[in-house]
Amino acid sequence: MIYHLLYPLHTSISAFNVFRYITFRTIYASLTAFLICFLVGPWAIRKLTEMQIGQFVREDGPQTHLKKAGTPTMGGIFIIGSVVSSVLLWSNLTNIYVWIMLGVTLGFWGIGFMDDYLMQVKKQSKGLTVKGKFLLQVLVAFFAGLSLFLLPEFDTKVTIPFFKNASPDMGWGYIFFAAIVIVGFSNAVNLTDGLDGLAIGPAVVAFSTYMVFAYVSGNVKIAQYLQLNYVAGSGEVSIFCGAMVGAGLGFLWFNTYPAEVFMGDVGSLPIGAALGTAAVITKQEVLLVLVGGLFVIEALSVIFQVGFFKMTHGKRIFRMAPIHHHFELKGWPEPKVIVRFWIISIALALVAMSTLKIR
Ligand code: 57M
Repeated sequence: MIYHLLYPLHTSISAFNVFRYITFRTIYASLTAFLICFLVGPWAIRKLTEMQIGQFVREDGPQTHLKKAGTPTMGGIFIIGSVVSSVLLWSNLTNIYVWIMLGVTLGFWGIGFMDDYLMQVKKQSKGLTVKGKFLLQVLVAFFAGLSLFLLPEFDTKVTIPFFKNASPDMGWGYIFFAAIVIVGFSNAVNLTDGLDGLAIGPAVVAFSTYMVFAYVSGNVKIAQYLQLNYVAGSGEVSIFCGAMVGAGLGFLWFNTYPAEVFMGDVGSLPIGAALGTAAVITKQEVLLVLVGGLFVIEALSVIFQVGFFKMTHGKRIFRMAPIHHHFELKGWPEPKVIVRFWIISIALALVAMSTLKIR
């Protein structure tokens, strides 16, 4: 809205020209989301505590988690609230990609909200059924994939990192591919969200990376120079990613060890889904395996653990899955697991960035 209100005045006030620039708006979207999250946080945490939206902690998990019982959850309400407010303020709202990002984020926010609401407010022990939750996720993701597919200018070729000439065209199969990326990442972030700051830290790293990719793929000259797929209009996604970075840091302020609040499904599901959508829009879909590598490792640890457990009738690869519990049970203090996992996510993001040059 700031863009729509102030930029047109640049003809009389030349300083307002600055609102045209994606870089400027990304920085301010980031700062705005950070400030909203940071300022609203204490009030929101108080409200969640008053409403007794406190985390139930499973007794079969690491014993160190028992003391976390009662920590307010559903912090995703104010994370996503800050992102959406900031994006509405700083983006060009005539850009379709902004609305697809917002649609997916709010759709998954709604699914997470229903799940948390049933568990935390209605005190139903399980929330939505696994099947119900999954179907709703697929539905929202499918609509996002379909909306992209129907855009005349949207390319259905998939970019393979490190190989500039390999980009298979998936045609209408791209709709399903996009849906898999979005749903897969939503669940991967959800699985990762089991230690203080463990999900939001790597999410900030991943959104920072896509902030750069969105900017370069939306700029015809830079995209040509780097031989990337040019996606007209995708630069605005950079503003969305910037807002996620800001809100993520604002939330981390309260979620860092020892956490004052957890994000809940209302945070983890939309954050992962938005990350998947950003990867799809910027045509860096496969690269997400590296950019969000930590989430992939966490999800794979669960897949292998459950598969092995079933095949061997009760044997395990890890002491407990997801893999962060394995290290906790080995005796690593929680902050050590968290910071080491952050380090891995930063290293993976740097390798991903190197694909801008190595191809
Ligand atoms: C959610 N949620 C946390 C919090 C957060 C298939 C199976 C592997 C699924 C998996 C699972 O349910 N994962 C999804 C993980 C929970 O956090 C809440 O959930 C929200 C995210 N959805 O925002 O509201 C607990 O995580 C801790 N936490 C923090 N700090 C944070 O900032 O410490 C969360 C955020 C919180 C808190 O303790 O209560 C969770 O772990 O429940 N299931 C599991 O992860 C379980 N693993 C398991 O059963 N593994 C088995 C295999 C065979 C499936 C095995 O390896 O033997 C573990 N989780 C728990 N106890 N809590 C094990 C048992």
